[in-house]
Amino acid sequence: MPQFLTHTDPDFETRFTALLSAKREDSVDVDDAVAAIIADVRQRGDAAVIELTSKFDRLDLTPDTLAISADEVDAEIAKVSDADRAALEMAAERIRAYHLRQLPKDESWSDDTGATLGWRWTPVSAAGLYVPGGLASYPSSVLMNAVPAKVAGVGRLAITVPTPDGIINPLVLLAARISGVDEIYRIGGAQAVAALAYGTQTIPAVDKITGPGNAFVAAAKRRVFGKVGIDMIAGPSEILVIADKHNNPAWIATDLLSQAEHDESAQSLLITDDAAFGQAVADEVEAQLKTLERTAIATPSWRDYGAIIVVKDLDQAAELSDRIAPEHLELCVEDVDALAAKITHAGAIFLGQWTPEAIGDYIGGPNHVLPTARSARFSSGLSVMDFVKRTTLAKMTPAALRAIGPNAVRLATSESLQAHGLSVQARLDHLNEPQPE
Ligand code: HSO
Ligand code: ZN
Repeated sequence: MPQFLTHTDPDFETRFTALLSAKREDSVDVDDAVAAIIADVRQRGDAAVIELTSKFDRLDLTPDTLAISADEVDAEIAKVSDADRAALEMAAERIRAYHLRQLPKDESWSDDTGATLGWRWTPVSAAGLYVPGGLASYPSSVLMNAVPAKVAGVGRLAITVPTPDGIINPLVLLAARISGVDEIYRIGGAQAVAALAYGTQTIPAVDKITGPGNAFVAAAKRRVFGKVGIDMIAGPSEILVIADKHNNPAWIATDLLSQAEHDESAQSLLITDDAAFGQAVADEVEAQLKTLERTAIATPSWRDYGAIIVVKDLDQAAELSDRIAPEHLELCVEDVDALAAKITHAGAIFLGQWTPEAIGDYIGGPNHVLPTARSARFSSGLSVMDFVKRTTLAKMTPAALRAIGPNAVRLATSESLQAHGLSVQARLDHLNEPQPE
């Protein structure tokens, strides 16, 4: 059974804090192994990648077969049903439309000295997207990473996806095709991250790596950060539902299970102002776990990390929610907009009983790569902004330099940086020379 906390419990604060700090990630230390793999790929390139793929994925490749050819992609995606294709296309279209609105604008203005100032945005030239293999090989995640990259204008987009024993998920390939991915490599693990970051004889290096992965992939992304940009290190999924008694307990129970089924370490929480409703949801979860296909994953998640929290009112619900800073926040209350206005820290908010979180995972439009482990306090989900960078612009006129230059000289002197000061002073001196008649 999950925890049941009530605001009147004498130990409420202690138990709530414990819930917040529950260590859910298993910290297997793979860092040394990953460092060795990266060094090997840097030194031997393709040969190292091929050897490691044979060892870990039982797949023998050559430099010519590292990439999945366009013909092979065609053959694989021909296996996808029309209905599945149409669903992926609708998702891609909606995600594209949403992310198009995120494109940032260039700025340029003249200030009162006559200086022109501003900035402009340009895309990353090449990005690499890591797609996990096996059970967590989600076509939806391909769309969520690749579409924003393409919307941002990334020139070259490469995917790596491990295919253990050669098994490929045709839907992953179709999602890649729909979103305009340029290259797909059948490699995974730390070796794939290293190949993307440093390049090999056949895999050109990229500038930014995004996408989820296991402990090896996470450790590799941490290690190559600096050589390339990375998105974030995502932890296990989380959902917080705030619901009042005017809800169907069965719906809320399924919403909680929708994230619990991702991972034994996922966390599903319900905050309600009605204890009887909370109990009804708890009973429903137990009942649904009996028939859920992924009960072996969802049961430990719900048992070990799930909780039902009874609060005195929705103001307290909002306060606790901000302390949790959940990845996904579902608000199922009568005045949903009023409650949403009180929330500051959440990766994504789903408003009202007609918006199950799963809509956001697939097809609503917003991104499903979101900050976990309370990092919504200081960071945001994946967006177009992850694939662009800003260059600042400044243009002085003689009058502008006269107006602000002397104080630059003063500041340079105070930092004992003589050449800095002289580079400004030389121009000021020139401007102060008597001009020929
Ligand atoms: N909820 C997951 C994303 C996902 N769900 C992929 C289904 N497929 C992480 O936020
Ligand atoms: Zn999900």
